[in-house]
Amino acid sequence: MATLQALLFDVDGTLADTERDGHRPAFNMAFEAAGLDWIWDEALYGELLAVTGGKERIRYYLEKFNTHFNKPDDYDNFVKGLHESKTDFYTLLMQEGKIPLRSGVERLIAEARAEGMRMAVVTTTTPANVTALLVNTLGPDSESWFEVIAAGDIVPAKKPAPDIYIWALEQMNLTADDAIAFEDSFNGFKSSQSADLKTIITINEYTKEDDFGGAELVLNQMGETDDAFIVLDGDAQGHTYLDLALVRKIHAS
Ligand code: XBP
Ligand code: MG
Repeated sequence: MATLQALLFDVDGTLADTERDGHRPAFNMAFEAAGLDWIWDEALYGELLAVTGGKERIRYYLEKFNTHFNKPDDYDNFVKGLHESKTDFYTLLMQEGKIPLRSGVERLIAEARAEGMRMAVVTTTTPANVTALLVNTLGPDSESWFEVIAAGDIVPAKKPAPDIYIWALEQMNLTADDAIAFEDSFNGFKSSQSADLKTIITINEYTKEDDFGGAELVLNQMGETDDAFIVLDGDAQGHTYLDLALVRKIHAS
């Protein structure tokens, strides 16, 4: 196995719990602003997460859960406009700083930076959303810590397709053996796994029942010295939180 050279981070659900308290309310605000009476509650949103990508999710909702809605003639632009409005609301919510990074994320990123480990963001969310989260949690220059920000419509086939991981690896001139992925969901894991990447999973409320068979390690969180992780699958080799030493061991195993 090659030496570990890069950490590839998913964003939504992995770096922060953005889905329930960020994306979901932002969709609802956009619907209200457009005069639509659609409300995506927490349970419905859990079902809608089967589809990645906000524009794709709106279409899925209308195809499967709100089939009586009369689609306007210019349906593509209608969806695009609604989604742009949702992005505006989402970035405003991030500016309010109410969504913290998950346990251990900031520490692991700081450790990786200190050791000169290369890092990238690999996500289906819109680039503006990545900026908003990073700037409002890790600070104004934090985007520059990530060599590549692979996001949104950069590749047409979003997760679970491997395309976004393959694109990021190509940009970094790395092969899958050189890197490791961090994911939180079935669709994200399918994407990284199909790109032949070893993957560490940190589950959340929406993804705790997902099938992560084949992942290297499944944890409830990355954790801290005083906030240990729970190992749900795999061998944490005596560690109690996810640091770079454990990431390297997992990559080499
Ligand atoms: C994230 C997504 C995104 C967000 C919404 O998945 O599926 O669609 O929910 O973002 P992952 P946009 O964590 O696997 O990258 O509305 O900007 O698409
Ligand atoms: Mg995710």
